[in-house]
Amino acid sequence: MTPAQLKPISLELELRARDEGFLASGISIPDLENDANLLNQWWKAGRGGQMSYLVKHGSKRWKTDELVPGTQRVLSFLYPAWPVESDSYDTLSNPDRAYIARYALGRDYHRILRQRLQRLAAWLDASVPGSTNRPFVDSAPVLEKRIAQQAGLGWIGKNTLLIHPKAGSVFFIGEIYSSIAFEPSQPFQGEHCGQCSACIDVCPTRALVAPQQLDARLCLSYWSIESKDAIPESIRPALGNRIFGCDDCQLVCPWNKFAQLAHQMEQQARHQLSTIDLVTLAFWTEEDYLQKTEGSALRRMGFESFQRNIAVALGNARSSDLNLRAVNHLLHQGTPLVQEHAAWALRRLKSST
Ligand code: B12
Ligand code: SF4
Ligand code: SF4
Repeated sequence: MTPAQLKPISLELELRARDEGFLASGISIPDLENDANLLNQWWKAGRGGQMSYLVKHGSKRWKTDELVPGTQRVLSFLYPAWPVESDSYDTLSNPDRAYIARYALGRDYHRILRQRLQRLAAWLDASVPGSTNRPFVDSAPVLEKRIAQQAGLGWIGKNTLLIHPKAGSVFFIGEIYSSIAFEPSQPFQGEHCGQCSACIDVCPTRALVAPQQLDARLCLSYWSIESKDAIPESIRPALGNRIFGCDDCQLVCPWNKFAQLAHQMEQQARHQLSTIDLVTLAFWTEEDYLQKTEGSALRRMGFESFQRNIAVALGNARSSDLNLRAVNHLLHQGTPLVQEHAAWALRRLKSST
């Protein structure tokens, strides 16, 4: 098809994306060689911790047509991630409550985005017969933030996240790898963090070791979501009451004054998870956990990590009878990994009485 024939298709795609709830979309011919070098340096320096899935795809990560043969363009889409009522600071400042990253309070975003992107991809398949259009959401082989920047959707902030000038950073990114040679968008020019360093300053563990550089081995999100191991004792106090992820470097970002929140019912907090207390969660059985996290991103951490994180958060909570009972429960009911974290928590609570 000629560029003139493709133009109305890309315009209609944009409208359809809006109807699906996406905040913004853009088209790129990714040029990722420089990012490949940065990624490899980062990995070699050990900053990726144990996330070997980030490098196991080799050059598929920066050569888009190796990942999906025939790819000519990547279409990037932003989808709102935070529920309307998120009570972030109230919950973070109450050590007896559990803080769950705001994006994970509702239904798992992977499913929400994939369904929507699949509908858009199917429409493209039908609009340009013979084309291939493959959706990705949070997929390891895709350098999502840089690709989105090159599609004109924002800059990579000092907190390493993509920031859109009218939507902040509290969104998910998804893509369609397409064989259709649409006209690309203008890459986003410049960076608008300026003199601000609020994210670097607020990070409880100084995981943002320099602008745009994160050491995952220090990041609370890494320890609470990704790692299945024992959490180092040096990290445990900094976790505070965070039991899944960390939002601090987004909460302080001035660009999130423009955050566009998720209004869909499926993304609102389930089971009062935005304000739930640690003791309630500590007494959840595995059956409760499986039932209450069905279809939620929390399910992906597994019950053992869930209990491990609650044990740590209880160790950072007030030394009340209820909290002590909850820690003792984990000490007797958990796996050896959970028991070790519960024993640590018990020592902390006892030493603070
Ligand atoms: C692995 C991963 C993590 C890891 C590592 C994070 C990281 N910054 O790398 C952990 C578990 C810590 C993590 C945490 C979070 N994540 Co995450 N994560 C990813 C994932 C799967 C890959 C990211 C990656 O490639 N990292 C590797 C390193 C090398 O990349 P990088 O730090 O981004 O480095 C780039 C630049 O910073 C720069 N750079 C690197 N080094 C240097 C050096 C110099 C000198 C310079 C100038 C530049 C530079 O170039 C690099 C390559 O482009 C992406 C999805 C995807 N497939 O892209 C989601 C993703 C980045 N995560 C996301 C989210 C929401 C989060 C959390 C907010 C979740 C939470 N609330 O807990 C936190 C935020 C922590 C943070 N500040 O990054 C969203 C971000 C949306 C956005 N607005 O950008 C993504 C895009 C998922 C999605 N599809 O929506 N995440
Ligand atoms: S997610 Fe939390 S721990 Fe990780 S870099 Fe941001 S503020 Fe630091
Ligand atoms: S908090 Fe400040 S420095 Fe950090 S990403 Fe936002 S604007 Fe940039």
